[in-house]
Amino acid sequence: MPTALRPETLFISDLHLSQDRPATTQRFRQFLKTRASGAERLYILGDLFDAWIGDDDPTPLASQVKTGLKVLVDAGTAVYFQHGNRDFLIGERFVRETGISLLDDYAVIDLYGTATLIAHGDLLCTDDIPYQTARARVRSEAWKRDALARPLFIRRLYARWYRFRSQFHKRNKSFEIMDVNQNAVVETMRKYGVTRLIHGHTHRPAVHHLLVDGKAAQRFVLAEWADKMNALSWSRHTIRWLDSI
Ligand SMILES: [Mn+2]
Repeated sequence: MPTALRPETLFISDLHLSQDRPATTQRFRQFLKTRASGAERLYILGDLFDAWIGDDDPTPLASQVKTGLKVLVDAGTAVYFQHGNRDFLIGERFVRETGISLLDDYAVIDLYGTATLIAHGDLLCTDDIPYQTARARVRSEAWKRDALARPLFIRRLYARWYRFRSQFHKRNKSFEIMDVNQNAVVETMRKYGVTRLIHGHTHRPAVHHLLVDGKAAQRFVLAEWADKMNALSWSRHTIRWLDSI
C-alpha cells in the first residue's frame, strides 16, 4: 500500500535552473524530497529551466532534475508541467522519462471545488508586441522541428545568444510593458469561465483582486526562485505562500 498522500496541491514556477546556479538546483531537489513528497499534486507553471535546448541534451543538471521528478511521480504525487518561455522545447521524451504530464498553455483545473485557470503567464503580456511576435514564431511546430534538428552545439550557442539578447531587451522595456495586460487577464478569465487564475513569468508575486463580469475574482502570481524556494500551497481550507521547506 502506498503511503496516503496529503490533500495539498503545490504550485511553483520560474526556478530558472541552470548549471551556473547549483544552489537553486539543490533547493529544488530538496523541495522534491521534502515538501512535494506526499503532496497529491505539484504544478510547475513554466521556466523550470533557464534554458532548454532539447530533451537530448545530456547535462548533469537535466538528469538530476529528471531523476528527482521521477522519484516523486513514482511515489504517487501527480506532477504537471506547463511550458515557460525558456523551456518550451521540453518534449515527449522528458515527459516519458519523468512520468510528469504536460499541459496546454492554458489549463483549467479543479482546485478543491473551484475551477482554476493556470498558465505560465507570458501570453498575458500583450503590451510587449515584439515579444509576442517572436513567441508566435518560435512556438510553431515547423520552427521547433528545425531547431531540434540542429546539432547540440549550435543549439547551445543559440541559447546563449537568446539569453544575452533577452537581457538586453529587458533593460530597454518599461516596467508596465513587461507586466500582464489587465484586459487580457479579464478576457482570458472570461473565456475560460473562471474567477481564479494562477500564473508566474512576471516575477512579481502578489494576489490581485479584480472583477470578471461583476464577479469577484483573484489572480495569484507566483514568485521566482532567485535566492530561495517559493511555492504556493493549496489545500481545502488553507492557502499558504511557502518560502522555506
Ligand atoms: Mn517566463
